[in-house]
Amino acid sequence: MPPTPVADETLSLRECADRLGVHYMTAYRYVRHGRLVATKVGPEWQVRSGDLAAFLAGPAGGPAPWADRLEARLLAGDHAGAWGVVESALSSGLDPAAVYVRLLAPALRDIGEGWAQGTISVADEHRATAAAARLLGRLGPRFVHRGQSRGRVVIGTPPGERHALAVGMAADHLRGGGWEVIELGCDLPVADFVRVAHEAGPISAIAVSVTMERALRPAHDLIRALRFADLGPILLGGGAVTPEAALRFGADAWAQDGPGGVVAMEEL
Ligand code: B12
Repeated sequence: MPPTPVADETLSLRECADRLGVHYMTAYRYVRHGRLVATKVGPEWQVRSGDLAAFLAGPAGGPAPWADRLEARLLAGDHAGAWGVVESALSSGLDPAAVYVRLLAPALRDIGEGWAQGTISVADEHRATAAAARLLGRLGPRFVHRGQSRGRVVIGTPPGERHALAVGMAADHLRGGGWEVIELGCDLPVADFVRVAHEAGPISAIAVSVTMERALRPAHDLIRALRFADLGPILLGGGAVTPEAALRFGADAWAQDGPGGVVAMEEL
């Protein structure tokens, strides 16, 4: 539990963030969204300790949401703390897939937003990404599916796409759904992607992950080459993919997130 504030204290927003165990930007968002009462004094936001207590006690307050707590630990580069948040979420009943969807993905998206808006530096983003990669290393083996394999899926990205965490998360979701996954990471030349898919033997699908818009055109080229090699159905997914793009590129199925990919694979 965060320490109970002393009556009549005036806190800076940074002190509030520390007490809540969240990043400064998260506390700022609470203020902007009207959840935490604060007053602007010159360039600084000030919070009365009573208002912080009300925030903590009120329906909109309570302990900071899991994703915010995780984001704070990732931004601090606190690997042990980040795992602690994940462990608490797991022990409260969330499964690893829910941890990806409800904690890690929103935290990473918010971090990306912070980087794009200039509120955090590229070093902050890299530090957080490194901590997130450690979480995937620990959570990945927990995506287990008992029983027979439903088939084999090869997953990777087009050349130029370096968002490997997204591929790893999508691969884990598919493993959890019962598929054996050959994970090619990111940024692989088209010819190598096609060769590995060819050598993989009978496959249920080839999954192509695209996180940034500028990788959509290379994804189209990759899909053309995979089609030409006639290796199996193609599932396109990732943050930058739209149903229109999937249709235009001639993919057989489309999904924007990992659980959606599992559903799409079941339908393929
Ligand atoms: C971490 C990160 C990086 C890291 C990646 C490190 C790594 N090892 O992965 C690094 C530093 C390398 C990086 C670089 C860049 N990045 Co970056 N990055 C991010 C960040 C913060 C998180 C990415 C991530 O892991 N997301 C994982 C989850 C949360 O998101 P997701 O992509 O939706 O994935 C889920 C689903 O989509 C699904 N999924 C993914 N693939 C597939 C595939 C299939 C088949 C299926 C079914 C599902 C599926 O599974 C995931 C889990 O559910 C994002 C922010 C964001 N919004 O994601 C920016 C972001 C993706 N990056 C962005 C940009 C612009 C860049 C750079 C161009 C920056 C630059 N100027 O250099 C470079 C490009 C590098 C390159 N050539 O690829 C932009 C892209 C904007 C756009 N829409 O095009 C984002 C959105 C940031 C932003 N808000 O502007 N980045």
